[in-house]
Amino acid sequence: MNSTITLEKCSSNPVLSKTDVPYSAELIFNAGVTKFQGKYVMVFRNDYGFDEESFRAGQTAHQTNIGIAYSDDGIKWEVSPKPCFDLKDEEIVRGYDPRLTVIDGKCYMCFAVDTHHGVRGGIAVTEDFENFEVLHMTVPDNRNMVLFPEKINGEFVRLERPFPVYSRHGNEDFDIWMSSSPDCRYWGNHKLLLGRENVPFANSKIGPAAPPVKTDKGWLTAFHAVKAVERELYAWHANWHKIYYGGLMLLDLEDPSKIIGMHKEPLLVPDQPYETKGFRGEVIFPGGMILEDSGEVKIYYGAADTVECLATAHVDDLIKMCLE
Ligand code: BMA
Repeated sequence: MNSTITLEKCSSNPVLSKTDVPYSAELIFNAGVTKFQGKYVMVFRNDYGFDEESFRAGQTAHQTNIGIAYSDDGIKWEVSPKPCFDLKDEEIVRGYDPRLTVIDGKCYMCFAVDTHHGVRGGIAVTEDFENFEVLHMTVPDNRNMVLFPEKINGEFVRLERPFPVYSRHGNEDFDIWMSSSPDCRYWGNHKLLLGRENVPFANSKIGPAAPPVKTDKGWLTAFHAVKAVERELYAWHANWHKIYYGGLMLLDLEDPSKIIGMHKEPLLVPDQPYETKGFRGEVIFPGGMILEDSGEVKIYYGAADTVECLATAHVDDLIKMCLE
């Protein structure tokens, strides 16, 4: 089945870009999106302090913060006047790629953290998007964490993507793992969920993408999958050879370490101009999925590491794609 038949990219894509942001902003992408207290909420990665011209001229140093936007319909967004999360200290360089999950009325945000001693995965909790309590930070190297939207067998459950560089001989060949926690602070029961070799359209790393969504048939779960190619892709910098696809799988409701089905082709392929050209061309990175009462699923994704986009599909079609 051709995935483009059931999936529609929003005609007003990108739904968020730097021109919507009232402070220093350049690349707006890899957002986490959820519904919280009656509104759509988006937390987005903002890389700033450079532009295409200065970058191409050799000024590669820049900064990152996390901004916040609200919406009544999930399509038109209003960005708040200030970023909501800016993680920096002597050790921490930046927090980025936020993911949102509402559990028992509180909003949890997973994020990646670059430090001077490795990449870490963080989890914070908030009720107002102003005050965040950081509950947990992994050891390096780990990131792309997402939380399931409810406790399973009494425990928080997350997907994650460690980087075993040493044991993979320096190759970018990484997989999706899962773990659980009684309190979202202490994590254990680590288990491999999906090996890269089981994704037909990946020849390099895979990882979690948007947090799983509950359906009657299982946890609908988007992941990202990387395919290294020979041809050089459009990017502000030389030597960019990696295509990022969105992928989709269905996990067992009671035991999410069991994969019930996976769509054998990419769910989202970069083929629109806003996906193929930008800071890094041909990158699609889903970060948020919302299941509406109508059965529509909104899938938010970063495109070309430059803008934030939206695609929609019916939940039954997405489930069918996983089971075929
Ligand atoms: C990954 C992360 C993502 C990014 C992707 C493509 O390693 O840095 O934030 O979207 O690469 O550049």
